[in-house]
Amino acid sequence: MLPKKLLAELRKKSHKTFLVSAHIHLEGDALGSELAMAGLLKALGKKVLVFNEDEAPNEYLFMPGIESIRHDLSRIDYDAAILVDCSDISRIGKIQKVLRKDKVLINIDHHISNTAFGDINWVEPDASCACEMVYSLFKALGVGIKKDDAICLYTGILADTGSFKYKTTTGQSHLIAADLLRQGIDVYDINRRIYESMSIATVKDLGKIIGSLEVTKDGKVAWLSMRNNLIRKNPTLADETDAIIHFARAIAGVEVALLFKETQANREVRINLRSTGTADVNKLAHVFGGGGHRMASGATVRGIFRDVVKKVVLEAAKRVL
Ligand SMILES: [Mn+2]
Repeated sequence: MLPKKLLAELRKKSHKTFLVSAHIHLEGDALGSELAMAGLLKALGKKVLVFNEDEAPNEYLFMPGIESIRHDLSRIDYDAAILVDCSDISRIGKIQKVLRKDKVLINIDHHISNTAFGDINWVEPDASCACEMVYSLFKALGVGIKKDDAICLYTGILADTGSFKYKTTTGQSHLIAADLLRQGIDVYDINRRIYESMSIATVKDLGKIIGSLEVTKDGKVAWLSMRNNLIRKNPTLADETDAIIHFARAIAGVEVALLFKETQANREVRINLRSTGTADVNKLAHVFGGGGHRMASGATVRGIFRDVVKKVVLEAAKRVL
């Protein structure tokens, strides 16, 4: 339920400047919800500063407002901060340095693993994406959705529902999308930009990663490996999580699909976890200090690549018996 306190906080006259941020490893829902949030606040007459630790992946550069995102860590004055799509405050990475303890912190999120870190917390684990929640805020505050806001919100819904395919997709997701289409957005153009603008090198590298496929004897856990030598040559690969992990989850009989990314030479492995139905990959990610949703989660583990893969696959296999 949308807390009334939150609406009052957003309307407050004394809140002139808002800081808005979302999680590191930017993707469609993080960007969509923070940029739409900025649009909403501006419509309410507020000044908005959007901060992210990371640069946005190339395929999202078409999103309206993305050029205004700041990445510096200088001390700034603001009245209230809003974090969207973050299960924990640590998810904004270095932007934590820009946050001020004496200012109100608002947490708007849909991760079941959310730690309620804000002064005001609005967490809806049943929402398909943070963008759905920001959409409800527009409606609750009676603010009209402009075409630019609609592009951002639609992008977030696409990202987190796997283009309306995942279990998270609800009638509500479709109703919201229908309403956003009324603003004249070009859904084909958005799809082309996000999913069909890969470089030749990336597609060839995808082939190598798909070639790394391994599966447990019972066929229930499938995993793919993206080694550091590939990422170093082509850093955009690390952003192609969904396109890659799709091939592991698409195998008949697979219950848990994993993608291991050796993101740093200093032996750090980023893991993306996906369930095809019964397995709870939020709990699985938790074992390794990560989290997210029941069907999709992530974790970052320090250790030697092979060891990390072995440990995580073993734990996953135990959970699909
Ligand atoms: Mn999300």
